[in-house]
Amino acid sequence: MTQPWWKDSVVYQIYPKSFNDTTGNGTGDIQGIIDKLDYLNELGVEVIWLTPIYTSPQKDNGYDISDYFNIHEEYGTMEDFDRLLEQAHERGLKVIMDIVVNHTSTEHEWFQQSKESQDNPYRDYYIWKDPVDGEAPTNWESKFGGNAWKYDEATGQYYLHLFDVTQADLNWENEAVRNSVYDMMHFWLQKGVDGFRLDVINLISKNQAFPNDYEGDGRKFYTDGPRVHEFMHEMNREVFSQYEMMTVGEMSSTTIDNCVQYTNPEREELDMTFSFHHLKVDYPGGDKWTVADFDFQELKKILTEWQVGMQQGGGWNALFWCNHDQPRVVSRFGNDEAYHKESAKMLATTIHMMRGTPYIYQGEEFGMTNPKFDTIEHYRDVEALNMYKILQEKGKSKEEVLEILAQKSRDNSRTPMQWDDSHEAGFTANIPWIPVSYNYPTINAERALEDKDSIFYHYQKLIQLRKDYDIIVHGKYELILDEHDSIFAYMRHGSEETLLVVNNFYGEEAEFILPDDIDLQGTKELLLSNYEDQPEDIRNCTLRPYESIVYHFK
Ligand code: TEU
Repeated sequence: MTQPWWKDSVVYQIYPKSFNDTTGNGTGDIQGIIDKLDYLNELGVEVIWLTPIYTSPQKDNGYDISDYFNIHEEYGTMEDFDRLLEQAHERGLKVIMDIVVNHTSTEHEWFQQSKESQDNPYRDYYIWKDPVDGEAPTNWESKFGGNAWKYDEATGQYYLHLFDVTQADLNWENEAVRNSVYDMMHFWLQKGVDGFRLDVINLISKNQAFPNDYEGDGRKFYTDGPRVHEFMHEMNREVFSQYEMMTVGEMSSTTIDNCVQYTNPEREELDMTFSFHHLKVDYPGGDKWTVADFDFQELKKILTEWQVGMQQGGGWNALFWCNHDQPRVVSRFGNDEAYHKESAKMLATTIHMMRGTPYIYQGEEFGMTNPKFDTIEHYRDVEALNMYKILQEKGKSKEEVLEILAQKSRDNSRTPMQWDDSHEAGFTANIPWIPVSYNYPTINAERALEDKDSIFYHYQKLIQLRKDYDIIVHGKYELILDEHDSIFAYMRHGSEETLLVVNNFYGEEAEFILPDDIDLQGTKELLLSNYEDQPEDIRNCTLRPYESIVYHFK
C-alpha cells in the first residue's frame, strides 16, 4: 500500500531564535541550523518545521510578519535560506515553513496602506469597524489579554487583532487577500519547500455579524468559523493540490468533528491538525493562569477521544507534547529531577506509539526542562509581560504571578538549546536574547550523545520503530484500564498483530493487571522500555516509577 510520506515520518520543530547562534548577536540563525543538520540526521527525523523566519518587528517572535518574501535580518539572508534548503534536501531532510495568514504585522505594507484612509484600496485587507456607542465594536478579547480591537484616531475606526495589537487580522472575506496569500504560498513552494504549518488557520473566518459574546471571550464567533472549510478547500485547490507537500493546521480550541473535516483526504483541505485540548488538563476551570497539577484522567480521556474520533472519521492527528507555546513536557507531566530520564522517555513513548504524525520540539529529545525563572527580568514573551501586569491588577501578588509564569509561560520552552556545558550552553559566543536554563551543565545534547542510555537514543528508537512497524502508523487504537489512576495503557490492533503500550505516569510503583478478556496472541517481542530489565509477566506485574514498556505480538 502506498501511503503519503508524512504518515510514517517524525517532524522536528526548530525555533530558530533559540536554536544556534553563529554570528554572536545572541539570536539563533539559519547558518546555525545548517551546522546542526548532521545532528538531526543522527536523531533520524525526516522533516524540520521552522517557526517564522520572515522579516518581522518580532513583537511576537516572528508571528508578526511584515514581509512574507524576505528573511528576518538577524536570521540571515535568502541565500542562507536557499543553502539551508539545499543542504537539508541533500541529507534527506524535508523543510516545512510556518505560514501565518490569520494576521500580519501592522508594519506590513498592506496594513500601512490600509490605515491610510477609509477608501484606500487596501482598506478591506483588514477588519475595520466603526465604534459602537463610542466603544470597541465587540467585547471580544485578545488571546494575549485585553480587548481585541484597537482604535485608530486618524481614520476613526477600530481594527481587529485577536493576538497582539501589532498583529492585525486579515479579512478573509476579501478575495484579493486570499489570492495574495496563495501567491505567497506558491513563491515558497516553487523554491522547493516541502510543506506548511499553518498558524491558527481555523480562526480565519469570522462571523460577519460581529456579535458581542456575553458568555465568553468571543472565540465562538471566529473559531472554526462559517466559511473556514470553504477557504481551506479553496486553498487546497489553488495551492496544495499542485505540489507534493504536507500541510498541518494549527487549530485553536477546535473540535474533533471539525478536524475530521479538515483532514479527511476526501474533503481536500489539510493533511493533519494540531489540537490543544490535551494540553489544557492543568487549566482548572479553563483558567491557564493558575498553578495546578494536571488531571491525569482527563489527559487519558482527551487523548483517547482524539485517537478514536479521528480514526473513525478518517482524519489524521499531529501528535505532540510540546511546542514554542507550551511549557516543557518533562517538567509538566513528568518529573524533571529524580526521574528526569525515566519520565521523559515514558512521555515520549506514550505519544509516539499513537496513531498520527509525531512532532519533537527542539531540546525535547534530551529532556530540556522549564528554566524556573524567578524574576520578571528574564521573561521576553509579550503574553508573559502582559499577564504579569494583568494578574497583578486582578489582585495577585508579584510572587504569586512569578510562580504562575514559571509554570505556564511560553518562555519556558523558548530558552536557548543546550548544546553542551560550555559558555551559554554552546548556543552563543555572547549573551543570549533570553537566559539559558540553569541545568545546561548536565542536561545538554553533547552529554546525551555520549550516553547510550540517554533520552536522545530513546527518541531515535521511536523514530526508527515507526519506519519498521506499520502497526505503529496504522493500527487501531484502544485504551485499556480506562480508570486506572496512574497507568496509561493502550493497544494498537493490526490485522494479524498487536501492540501493547504500558506507561506508569507517576513516581510510585503501580500494579498492572491485564483485563481477562484481552488475549495476547503470537510471539512476544519487546520493542522498547525505559528500564534495563522487564517484568517477568506483563499480564500481571508491578511497574516501577515512570516505567514504560512496548510489546509487539504477532
Ligand atoms: O499560537 C496560537 C495560539 O492560540 C496559542 O497557542 C497561543 O500561544 C496561546 O493561546 C496563548 O496563550 C500561534 C503561535 O504558535 C504563537 O506563537 C503565536 O503567538 C500565535 O499563533 C499568533 O500568531
